[in-house]
Amino acid sequence: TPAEPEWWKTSVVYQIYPRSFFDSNGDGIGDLNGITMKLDYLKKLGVGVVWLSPVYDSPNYDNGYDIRNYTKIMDEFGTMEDFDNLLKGLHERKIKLIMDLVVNHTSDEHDWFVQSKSSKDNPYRDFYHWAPPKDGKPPTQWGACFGGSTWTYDIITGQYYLHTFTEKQPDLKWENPAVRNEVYKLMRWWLDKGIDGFRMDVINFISKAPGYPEGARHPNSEFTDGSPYFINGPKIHEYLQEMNEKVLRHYDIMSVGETPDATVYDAELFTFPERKELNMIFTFEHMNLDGGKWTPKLLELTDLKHHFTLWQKDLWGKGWNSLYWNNHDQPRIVSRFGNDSNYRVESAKMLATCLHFLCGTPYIYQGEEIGMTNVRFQTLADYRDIETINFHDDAVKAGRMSMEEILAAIYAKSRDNGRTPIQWTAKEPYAGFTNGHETKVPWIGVNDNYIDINVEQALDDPNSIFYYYQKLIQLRKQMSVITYGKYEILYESHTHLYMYKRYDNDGEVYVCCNFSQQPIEIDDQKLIDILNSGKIVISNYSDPKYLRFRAYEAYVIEVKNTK
Ligand code: TEU
Ligand code: CA
Repeated sequence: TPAEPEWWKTSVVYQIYPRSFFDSNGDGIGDLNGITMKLDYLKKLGVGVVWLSPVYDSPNYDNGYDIRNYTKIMDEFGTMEDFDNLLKGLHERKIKLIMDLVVNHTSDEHDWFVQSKSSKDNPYRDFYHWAPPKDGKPPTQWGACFGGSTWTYDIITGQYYLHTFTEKQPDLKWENPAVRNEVYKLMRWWLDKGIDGFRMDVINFISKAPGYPEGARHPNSEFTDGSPYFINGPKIHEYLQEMNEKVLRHYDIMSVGETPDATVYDAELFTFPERKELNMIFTFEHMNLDGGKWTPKLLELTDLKHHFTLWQKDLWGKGWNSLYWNNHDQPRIVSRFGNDSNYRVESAKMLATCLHFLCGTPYIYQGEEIGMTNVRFQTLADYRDIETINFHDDAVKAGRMSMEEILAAIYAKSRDNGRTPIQWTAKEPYAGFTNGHETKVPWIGVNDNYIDINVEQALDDPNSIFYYYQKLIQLRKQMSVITYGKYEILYESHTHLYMYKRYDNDGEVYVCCNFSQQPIEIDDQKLIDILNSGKIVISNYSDPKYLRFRAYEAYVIEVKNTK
C-alpha cells in the first residue's frame, strides 16, 4: 500500500448517460438539473467519481458523440450555469467528475468542419482527412463502424472526407499539430473549470496510417477491413505522450481511454506510469466473447476467466485495469451473462461480486445498481440508436437474415438496451423518469418491467441489489487488499464456477461465484477448511455452505494470516 494512494485507484466510478437519467423539466429528455436533483442518491450509493457521457452542443445524430461546440452545453440538457451547479453539488459531496472527451471526430456541423469543407485552401482544410477519388471511387473500400463506407464525397471541393463512424462524424486529422493544440486547449478549458479528468472516446483511433492503405476484404461485404490502419495507428503513443506532457500531468486528474481492439500488450503501453500516457483503458475483449456485434452466441465462462486472468496478472503492480460489465454501448449484463427471468437478483449480485473484487477501478453504469434488464421493443420504430437502425437497414438490404433473426440480434445486442430511462418509481407515469407536471413521452420507451424494478423498491428493500452494490463500494474503502492485492485463479478450467483469490501479507480473500443456475458441489476438503477458518465478507444468499453452490451463488471469504 503506497503512502499516498492515487484516488483513481481507490474509487468506484458511476457512469451517467444524461439523456436517460432524470428529466427535471418534463420535456421527456434527461438533463443536468435532473442529475443535480439525484445527487443524494449517488452519495448514498457511495461512488467516488461520476463519468458524464457527452453534454456538449450536438445535433445528436449519435446522442452527443457528435460534438458541434466543445465549450457549450447542449440546449436540451441545460446551460453552463446548470453545469457549474452540478459540479459544485458533486464536489460538496466529495464526488469527483470526469467528462467524456470525444476528439477522434467532431460533428459535421462543428465550425471547423463547416470551414474545412468550404474550400481546399481554407485554413481549416487540414483539420480533417480529405482525399481525392481513386478511379472515380473512394480512396479505399474501408467499412465504417456503424455501416457504410468510411468515406463520403463532398461535392463542393470534389474530394472525400474520412469518418470511421457515421458520415455526420468526420475524423479530425491528428497529424496536424494545429488540431492537437486546439484539443489541448479545450481540455485545459474544462480542467480549469475544476473537473477531475476525462474518459476519452475511441482514443486509439486518432492516429491513421499514412497513405490510407487498402484493407483486407470482409467476407460477404462490399467493404474492406481498414481497422489495422485506423486503430492503434503508428503515432498513437506519441500523441498521448504529448497530450500528457501538455495537459494531463499538470492537473490532479484521472484519465481512462476507450480503446476497442486493444490487447493487454497495448494496455501496457497505454498505462505503464513511466510511459506517461493514460491511467487506464477500457478493454473490449470480454465484451466480444458472446459473439460478434450482431451474431450473438453463448458465453463460455472459461473464455471470460481466461481474459480476466490475463489482464489481472499482466498489469499487476505496473499498469492499471478498468473493470466494467456495462456502459451506454452494451446490453444489460444481467440479461447477458446473468439470468434476468428466474434469478435476476441473485445473478446481478453474483456478477457484481465477481467484478468488484478484481484489481482495477470498477465502473457502474446507471441502472446496473438496481439490476435493470434488456428491453424488447415491438417495432423498429421504437429504436433510437443509429447503429441499430443502420444494422437493420443494411441487413434487410443484404437479405441474408430473416426479420426474426434481425430482431433477435437487436434484442440481444442493441445499444438501446442500456439506454432506456432509469426506472425511479413504480407508480408514476414513465417510471417517474420525468419531474414535469405536464409530462411528454420520453425520448425512448421505458422498459415495462419498471413496476417491479425501480429505485424506490430497491431503497425500501434491505436485500436489494442497490444495497449490495453499496456494500461492495464500502468494502473497497475498508479492505486495501481489493485495491492492491495479488490475483490468483482457482479451478481454472471449471466451466461454471469462477473462483479466485486476492492476497497480500495480511491474508487472503477468496471470491467464489457460480455463473450458472445449476447447483454445483466441489469436493475439496482442504479448501473448505481454509474457507471455514475465515469470515464472510459478502454473500448473495444467507448461510452459504462452502463449495456447495446454489444457482448463481456468490460469496467472499477473508482469511487473515495468524502469524
Ligand atoms: O464507442 C466506440 C465503439 O467502439 C463503439 O463503436 C462500440 O463498439 C459500439 O457502440 C458497440 O455497439 C464510442 C462511444 O462509446 C459510442 O457511444 C459512440 O457511438 C462512438 O464511440 C463514436 O463516438
Ligand atoms: Ca428535460
